[in-house]
Amino acid sequence: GNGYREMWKSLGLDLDAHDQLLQALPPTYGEVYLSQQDRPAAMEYFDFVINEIHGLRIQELQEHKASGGKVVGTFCVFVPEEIIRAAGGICIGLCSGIDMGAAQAEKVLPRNICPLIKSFMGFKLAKVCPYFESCDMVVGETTCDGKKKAFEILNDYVPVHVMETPQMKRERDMVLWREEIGDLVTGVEALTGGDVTADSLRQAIKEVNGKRRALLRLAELRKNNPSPISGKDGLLIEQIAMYDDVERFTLKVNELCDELEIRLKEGKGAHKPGAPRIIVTGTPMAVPNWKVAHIIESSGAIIVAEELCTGLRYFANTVPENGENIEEMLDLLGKRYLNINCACFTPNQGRMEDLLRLAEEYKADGIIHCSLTFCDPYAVEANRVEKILREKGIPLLKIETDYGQEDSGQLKTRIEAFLELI
Ligand code: BJ8
Repeated sequence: GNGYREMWKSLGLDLDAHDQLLQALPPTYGEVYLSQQDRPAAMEYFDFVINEIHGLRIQELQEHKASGGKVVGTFCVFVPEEIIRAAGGICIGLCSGIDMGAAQAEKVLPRNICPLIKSFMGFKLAKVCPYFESCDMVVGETTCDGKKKAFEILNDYVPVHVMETPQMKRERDMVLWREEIGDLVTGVEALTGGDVTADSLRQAIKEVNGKRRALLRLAELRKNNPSPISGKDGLLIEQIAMYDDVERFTLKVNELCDELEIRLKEGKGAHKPGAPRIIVTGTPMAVPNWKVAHIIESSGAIIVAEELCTGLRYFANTVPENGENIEEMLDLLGKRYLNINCACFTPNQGRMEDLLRLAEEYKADGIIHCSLTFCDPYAVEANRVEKILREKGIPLLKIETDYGQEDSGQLKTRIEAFLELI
C-alpha cells in the first residue's frame, strides 16, 4: 500500500517504473493462482507473501539494516546461505523472472542473452527492485559465461564478490571449491563485522536444513496419486523459499504439509483422476515466471516435481550436522553444495541419474525440459537428457522459451500434443 512509498523512495527506487511493475503482477497472479479451485487453506500465507512482495519483507530487511545488519543478494543455489546467516547477514535470492528494464539492460548487455541475466541487469539499472536496492553486497559465481561476465558489469553498481565454481567434480575441484568457501567466509565477515563461529555456523546449518526438510516433506507428499497440491503452488513455494524469513517460512511450509496429509486421508487431490504426471527440468523458474507451469496444468496435467534450482536442486540434500569444528563444518558444507547437478558442469551425469530416479519415484508419465532462450549449458545438455530418457522409454518434450507471452499459444499446442501422446 501507500504506507510503503516513503520506504521505496528512501531506497532510491524509480517510483514510476516501480508502479508499472506492481501493476503487472496482480492480474497474472489472479489468473494463474487465485483461479485454482479448492486450494489448501494454508496457501493463504504464500498468497500474502506475494501480495506483500515489495512491502512487508522489504520492511523487515530495512529494520535489519537499521540495527546494523547487512543484506546479501545471490543468483545461484551454489552460494551457501548458511555462511551469510552465520555472519549475521540475511541472504536474498535475487534472480528475476520478469522482463524489466530491458532497454536499460541492453545499454550494457547484448540483445541476445539469457532473459534471466537481462532481467537482473534491467532491475538494477532501472532501479525497480527493492530487494536489489536493499543489498549491501551481491555474491556471484562463475557458472555460465553470461552470468560470469555480467557480474563484472554489475560490480559497477553494487559490490560483487565472485565465487569460482569449478566446472568438474574431481578431488582437485573440491579443493578449489573449499578455498572459495573460505574466501566467502572472509568476505562476508568483512561486510557484516560479525564472525562466523562454530556456534553460529552450527545454528545456521540447522535452520537452513530445517527449511530444506520442510520443502522435502512437501515434495514427498507430491509423490501421492492424486497429488494433494498443484505444481504451480509447489513452484510458488519454492520461489518464495529464496527470499522469505527462514524460520517463518519453515513453519508455514510444515503447516501446509499438515493440512495436505489430512487432505490425502480424505482422498482429496489437486487435480482430476488420471491426469498425466509431469516432471519439469531445466533452467530456474524465478518468481514471477509461472508461464510454462500454468500452461502445463491448464492443459490437464499435474506437475509432480521440479528438477530445477527453484525446486529439488535447492533442497534435495541437507548438510550433515555432525561437524565438530568450523573447518569440518565448512568441509561438509562444501561437499553438499558441490553435489548440485548444474548443467555448467561437465560431465553432469548426476542430473541424468536424478531424472531417472525421480521419474520412477514420482511415477511420472513424462518429462518436460524447459530452457530459457540463449542458455547454452541447458540447451546443449538437453541432448544428454534426451538420450538417457529414450533408452529408458520415458517420454520427453523439449521447449525453449523466454519471459514474453508471445509464444504461449504455440507452447500450449505443443504441450497438449505431448500430453495426448503419453
Ligand atoms: S546451479 S542452473 S542457479 S547456474 S543464467 S545457466 S539460465 S544462461 S541460472 Fe543457474 Fe546456479 Fe546452475 Fe542453478 Fe542458463 Fe541463464 Fe546462465 Fe542460468
